[in-house]
Amino acid sequence: MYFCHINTLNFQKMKGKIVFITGASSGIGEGCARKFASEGSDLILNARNTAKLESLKAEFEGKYGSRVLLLPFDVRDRKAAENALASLPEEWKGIDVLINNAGLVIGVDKEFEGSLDEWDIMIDTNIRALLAMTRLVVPGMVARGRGHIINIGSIAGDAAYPGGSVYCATKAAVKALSDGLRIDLVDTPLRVTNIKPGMVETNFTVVRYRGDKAAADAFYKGIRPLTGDDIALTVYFAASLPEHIQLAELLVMPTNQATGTISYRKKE
Ligand code: 8X3
Repeated sequence: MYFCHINTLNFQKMKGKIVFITGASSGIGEGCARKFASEGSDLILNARNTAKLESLKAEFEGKYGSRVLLLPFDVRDRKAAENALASLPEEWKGIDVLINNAGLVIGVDKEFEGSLDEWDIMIDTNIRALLAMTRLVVPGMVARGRGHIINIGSIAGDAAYPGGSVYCATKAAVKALSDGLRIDLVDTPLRVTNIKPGMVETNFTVVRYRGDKAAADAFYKGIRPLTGDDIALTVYFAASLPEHIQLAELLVMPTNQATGTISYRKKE
């Protein structure tokens, strides 16, 4: 009976929808790009790594016959973001889904010892750039009366953990910005989702350890972490839910993770 009811839900087809992904060249962003491409969406892909974006475009065009537009710019550069959005050809302006994915963590330092410059990079990317993209894209969605903003938050935004102070603060900000935007859009058909991944194995952790691959590998030892593709499934689920369902927030962890600080690692 329960399953029958679920089956009657009218999931939206993402084919032909315009999906804009920031930080699309790796990790969760790349996973989202591949998932939406495989479902027939039209993709606007942003990242700084133009060569990687071009190889994804070629892959998706070849495999899925996708329509892909590349918008390589640094999301922290507000002028570049404005120019890139203004340069969109008319047929690409009607963005249906904005995935604010670009984000990073550098270092595992204590709050009284770390580098202010590195923290600026995190704050500029994870908060200010997400806000700038929202400010650039959402007015058009409001005018068209349709759209979905999916922010990639983190379990780190729920509670601070050792060595994560500033990163956790940026992801708490993503939660507040998602909640605030949902409030501001409550009288519209637009939806806002905050996806909060736990442990995901991507290049993200290598950057956290400032390029130390061995330290990043040790972080995942004894536990099966999620992948960018796993998180992409949940992003796609949120986007394709029937229009009257707004998945406000989703915390997604590996089975052997319980909180930001508690996980079970098999001894090897
Ligand atoms: C990254 C997830 O567990 O490293 O946002 O905080 S975690």
